[in-house]
Amino acid sequence: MTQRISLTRYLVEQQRLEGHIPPELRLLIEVVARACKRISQAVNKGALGDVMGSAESENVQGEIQKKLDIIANEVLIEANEWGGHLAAMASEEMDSIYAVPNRYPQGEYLLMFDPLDGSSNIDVNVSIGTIFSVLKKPEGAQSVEESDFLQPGTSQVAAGYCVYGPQTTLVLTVGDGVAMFTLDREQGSFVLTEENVTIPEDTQEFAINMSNMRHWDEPVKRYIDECLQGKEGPRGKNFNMRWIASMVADVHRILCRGGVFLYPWDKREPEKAGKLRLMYEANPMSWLIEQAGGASTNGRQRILDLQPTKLHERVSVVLGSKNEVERVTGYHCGL
Ligand code: AHM
Ligand code: MG
Repeated sequence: MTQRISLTRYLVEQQRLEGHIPPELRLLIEVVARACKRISQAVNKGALGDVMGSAESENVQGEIQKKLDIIANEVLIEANEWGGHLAAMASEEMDSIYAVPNRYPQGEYLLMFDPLDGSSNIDVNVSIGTIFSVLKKPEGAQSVEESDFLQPGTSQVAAGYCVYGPQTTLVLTVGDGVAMFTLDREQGSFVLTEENVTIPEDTQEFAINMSNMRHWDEPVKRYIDECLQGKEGPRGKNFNMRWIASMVADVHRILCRGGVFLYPWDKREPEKAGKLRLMYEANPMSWLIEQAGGASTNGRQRILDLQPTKLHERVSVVLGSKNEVERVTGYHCGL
């Protein structure tokens, strides 16, 4: 029988054999994974668990919150606040940072999350997920401030997501490639099911919300138009399209079989750089994609190099198979 490697064992080996992560970070990731198991249970109950529908409240970005958005946010906070590994947390669903209360020991890490990404899919039983990113608190500071979180994506020490789909899968990087763990519901543990995930450099599949086409900028229009011309057009090959409207599910597909994902700036809200959030969505996903051999830009620059200026900053996103991301980026840069 092939030996099953649990998330716990994988992390212990990362700590012990590879020396990639200190014990506090290992424990922190385990706690996040435990919270994801609880969220997975709540998601699974659906209409049987009184978790469906709107909570009739708005988050800081003016978006209507679903009951499950709030439940997932609370689960992540409760699970993580007392362990002693964190100084503070920040969430897409909270206006400002959540410092660990004084009654608990303070750690040196900062945790950011989108508790339930793909909210519009909750009530229609389509894959959704939790995205997370871990930073180290800058050294020397006694208290913790919002400015401590404003570090570029290159400073992340761990990042990942958990997708709640036909299977619950946790996908993780600590800077040593990308590993996938499938939740074994009978054992209650995440089991390693894929290591050294690699995204093919070329693809014939793109993901974009086509209903926004009339609002796009020229370089995005040009790229998609060339894909749509297929074999007869300048690309000389046919393209397929997928759009799940859950970034976690779209990114998961790209990690599994390649593809390119675009959520570009558009003219609907020209003052915003994009729809997706830099700290909770774009940075962790960009690191995972790069760790799997793909690329990620905002159309012009590498996302991981961007210096955030505020917690809920938005960004334009182009990520996935390297050659396609380079092409889209080239079109923006006039190449
Ligand atoms: P959310 O965090 O409020 O769920 O919003 C982010 C989601 C992404 O998962 C997805 O890629 C995108 O919004 C879909 O947007 P749209 O409905 O405009 O296609
Ligand atoms: Mg989201």
